[in-house]
Amino acid sequence: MRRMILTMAAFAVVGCVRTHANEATGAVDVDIESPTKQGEDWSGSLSARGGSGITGSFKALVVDGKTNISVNLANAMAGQQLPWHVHEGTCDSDMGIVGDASAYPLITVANDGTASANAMLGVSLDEAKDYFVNVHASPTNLQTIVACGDLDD
Ligand SMILES: [Cu+2]
Repeated sequence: MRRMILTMAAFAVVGCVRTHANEATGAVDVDIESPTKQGEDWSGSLSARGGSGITGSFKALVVDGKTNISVNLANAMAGQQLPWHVHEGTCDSDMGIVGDASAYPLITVANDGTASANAMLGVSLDEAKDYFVNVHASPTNLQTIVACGDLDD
């Protein structure tokens, strides 16, 4: 379910051109806002793939043209290092990673099999598109998906 927070702020910035000065350099950036509502969040649950047993959940919040996404896992193997991303599409139809793959830190699984990670993506999520989160088996085995879940908006 999509919650709208900061609705007034969203109307104020959607579709407008904003300028702001970089305090360090004095340079002025011009950002053309995408028509993405601000302060909205997405969430979803991760279910196991390939018998991994891994479950979890995630939340994404879009603010100022950036997406803050956090993921929590359970029932993973202690010490595992798991790559993860937001992808466009659905778990059944992968249309590619959202943002820069390097923006997603590896998930390191704790001794109790839980893990969490957070990424700040330099792009917004577009409410007109579908997204999902997947967790890959290892940095050298991205092909194997161990958990996946669609973002509910
Ligand atoms: Cu991925």
